[in-house]
Amino acid sequence: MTAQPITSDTPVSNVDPFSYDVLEDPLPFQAALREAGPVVYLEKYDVYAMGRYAEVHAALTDWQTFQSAAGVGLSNFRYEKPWRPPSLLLEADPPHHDAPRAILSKILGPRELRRLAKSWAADAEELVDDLLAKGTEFDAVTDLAAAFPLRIFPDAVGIPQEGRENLLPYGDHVFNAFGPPNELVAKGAPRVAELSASIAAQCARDVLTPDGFGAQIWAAADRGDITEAQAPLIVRSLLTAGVDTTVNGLAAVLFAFATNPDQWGRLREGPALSRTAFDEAVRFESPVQTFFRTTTRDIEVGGTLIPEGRKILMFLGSANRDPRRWENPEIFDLNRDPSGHVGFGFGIHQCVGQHVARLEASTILNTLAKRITSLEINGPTRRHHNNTLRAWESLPVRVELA
Ligand code: OVM
Repeated sequence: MTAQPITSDTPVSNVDPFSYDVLEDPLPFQAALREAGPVVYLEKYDVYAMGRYAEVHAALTDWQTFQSAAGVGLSNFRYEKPWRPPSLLLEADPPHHDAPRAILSKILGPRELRRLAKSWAADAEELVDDLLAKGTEFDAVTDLAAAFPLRIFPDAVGIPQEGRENLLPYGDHVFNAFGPPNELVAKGAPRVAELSASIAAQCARDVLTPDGFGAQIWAAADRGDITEAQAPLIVRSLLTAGVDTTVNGLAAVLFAFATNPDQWGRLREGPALSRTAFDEAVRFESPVQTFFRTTTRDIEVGGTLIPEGRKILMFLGSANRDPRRWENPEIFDLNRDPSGHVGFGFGIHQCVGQHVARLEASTILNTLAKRITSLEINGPTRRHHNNTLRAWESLPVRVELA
C-alpha cells in the first residue's frame, strides 16, 4: 500500500530525490518538481516537497507552522529517537533556540570577525604561495576548497590538533543522516560511534584554546547566558555545520569561476566583487540542497492541504534556481544581486555562520585574484554524493599566473 496525499489533485512524484542519478545531477528533477506544482507529494517517502522559491521562502519564514524541533531530516523525532543529541540551534525552535542562537550570532558576527581577517589573509597567502610554487595544475577541492578552511577554522574554534581529520567525515555523515537510511548512511554507520566521540572530545572546556569561538561559548555559560550542559553542544554545532559546508561553498565558487572565465576577469578588477561572487555561487550551487520541516498544524499551501505532523522537504537549491524568482537562474552572473537566495536558509534559522563563510571565501578569492589571471578545468571533475550536500570530490584545474 502506498500512502496518499489528502488533497487528491496534489501532484505526485515517484522519483527518489536521494537516488544516485538525482544526486549526480539534481537539476532536471528539480525543474520537474517546480513545474509539477507548488507542493508535490513524494510517494517513496510519504512526505511533501516544495521546489519553488515563493513557497520555500514563505515556509522558512513561518517557523511556527513549519517547525524544526521535530528534526530537519526525514526522521520525525515524535516517533523516532534521534541518532545523536539534537542540535540546540538547528533542531530547536523558540524559546529554547533563542539563547544559543543569540550567543553564536554575537561570537560569529561581523564585529568579532574583524579580529580574524588579517591573520586569515596571511594564511591564505601562505597556502596559495606554497601551492603555486609546486605548479600551476592542482585539485581545487583538496588543495584549496578543503585546505583553506581546515587550516583556519579549527584554530578559530580553538580545538586541539588531535582528531581534526575527523571533522569532514563527521560532517559528511551528519548531512547524509538528514536523508533516508540509504546506502550513503549505511556506509557511514560503522564509524559513527568513533567520530561522535572524537567530535564530543573537542567540545570540552579544558581542551579549547583560551581565545577561540569555543572558549567564548564556554564564557557565555560562565555568565549564565546558557547552561554548562548546553555549551559543548553549541561548540559541536560549529564543528558540524562549519566545515563541509564551507569546503563545498568554496568548491562551488571555484567551479563557477573555472567554467565562466570572463567572470574571473571581473573579479580581478576589484576585490569588492568577491562577496557577491560567493553568494552568487551559494545561490547557483546551493551546497546545502535540502532541509525538512514538520507541520505543527494543518496548513494549505498552493491548494494542497498538508496535515499536522507531516514532513516537508524544502528544496533550497531548487528555489535558488526558480525562474519565477531569478532571471536566467542557470547563469553564474556577477552582475546579479543574489541577495534573497535561500542557500543559507531564511528566517530565524538562517545560517548563523554565514559571515564566517563569507570571510573565508572573500579571503581566498582575493588572494587568488592577485596571483592568477585565469583558471580552467583540465581533467575529469567528480561529484561527491551526499543526501543533503551538493558536493565535489575532485576539480582538476590549470591556472595562469599573473
Ligand atoms: C548543528 C548543525 C548540523 C548540521 C547543519 C547545521 C546547516 C547545523 O549541529 O547545529 O546547519
